[in-house]
Amino acid sequence: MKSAFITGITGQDGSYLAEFLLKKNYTVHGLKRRTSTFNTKRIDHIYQDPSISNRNLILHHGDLLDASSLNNIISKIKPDEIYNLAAQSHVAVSFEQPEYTANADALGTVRILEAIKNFNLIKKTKFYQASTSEMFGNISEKKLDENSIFKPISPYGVSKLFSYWITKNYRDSYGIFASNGILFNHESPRRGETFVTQKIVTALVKIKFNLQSCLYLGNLYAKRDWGHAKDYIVAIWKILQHKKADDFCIATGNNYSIKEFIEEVLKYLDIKIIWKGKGLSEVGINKKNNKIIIAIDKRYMRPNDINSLIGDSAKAKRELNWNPKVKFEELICEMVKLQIDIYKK
Ligand code: NAP
Ligand code: F7E
Repeated sequence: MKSAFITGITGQDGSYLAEFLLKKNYTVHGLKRRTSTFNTKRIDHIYQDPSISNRNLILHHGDLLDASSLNNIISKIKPDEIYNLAAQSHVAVSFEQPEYTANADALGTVRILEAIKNFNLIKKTKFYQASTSEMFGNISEKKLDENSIFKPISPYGVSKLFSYWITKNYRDSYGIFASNGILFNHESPRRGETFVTQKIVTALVKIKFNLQSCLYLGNLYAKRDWGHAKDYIVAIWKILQHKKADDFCIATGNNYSIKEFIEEVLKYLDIKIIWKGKGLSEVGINKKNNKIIIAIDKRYMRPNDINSLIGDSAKAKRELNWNPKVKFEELICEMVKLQIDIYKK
């Protein structure tokens, strides 16, 4: 039976990966931060009480900023696989907390790699690093792949780029099986409420049920390559099962603007709007009652934003036999349906 250690198990991807690995008969260890209120909502359905003998999901308190907790956990459990999914993952927040972001998203990775090296786990433990399309920055409109150059434009992207390189460095210098998945945006009903897709879905469903009057957003014209998190964690797992450590881009190959995402959600909710105005004055007006239901708030504009991201995952298709299954419209339908269920209740 294999064992895995997931940092970020309480997050969107960590929760799906934990479910997936448990189904594959792994013993799953997860890193959980101590918080004053519960942060385990996404994994409560798979939680196993410590009193259960032979449990195969075990949570450990710790933090990416705290090397001693990481060292204690890794040296004790000696996992076959480590998935480093924990991060301060919000790009806008990284402009407000650049130092914290660098500590967690850059140095956190070295702390784990050092533990693998120093506890003689080089031959035993494979390491996955959650790299990101945000590392590319605004380089071009064409499809990005493993050979594209990196020019990150946010503290988040810069910190993640450090982790990307240090992962390759420990692979080349010490022979650790250490791989990067360069994942483009992926969403799900478990997406955090402050990322744009979930923010749009939640607000428009509330507007439909007269529980909110207006949705305030930033840049409506950025384009993202949105996939489904459930598809992407299969790729994450396959990357560590590959015959050699390597780096892979994981994307759908299609991208849409924030405005197009909104329009798809509105279609599903049967709300018709007309767009009026430009820049900070642009609004979406509900045709039925003439009320403004979408407006721009400059607080949600970032100091710098990537205009367009679109990925090419041909290498993952070829070498890992990985393909995204869920289409853009199906992803939105799943996210909207869940919110409707919540608010109907
Ligand atoms: P998420 O939902 O924001 O989850 C982040 C996880 O990291 C949470 O479990 C969080 O714990 C934990 N965490 C944050 N700071 C920590 C710290 N200092 N120490 C320990 N744990 C900490 O992110 P996600 O969408 O699942 O993404 C997973 C990973 O992939 C992240 O590294 C992200 O940067 C990267 N990524 C995401 C995407 C995407 O589109 N989703 C694309 C490319 C790369 P709490 O629950 O306590 O907050
Ligand atoms: O923004 C624009 C915003 O925060 C998407 C993370 O998982 O994917 C994610 O980062 C776009 C940006 O995701 C609002 O300016 C407009 O252009 O949903 P987001 P992100 O920044 O692409 C990458 C790959 C990761 O690695 C990250 O961890 O939407 N936008 N108005 C807005 N974004 C937010 N959050 N809120 C708005 O009101």
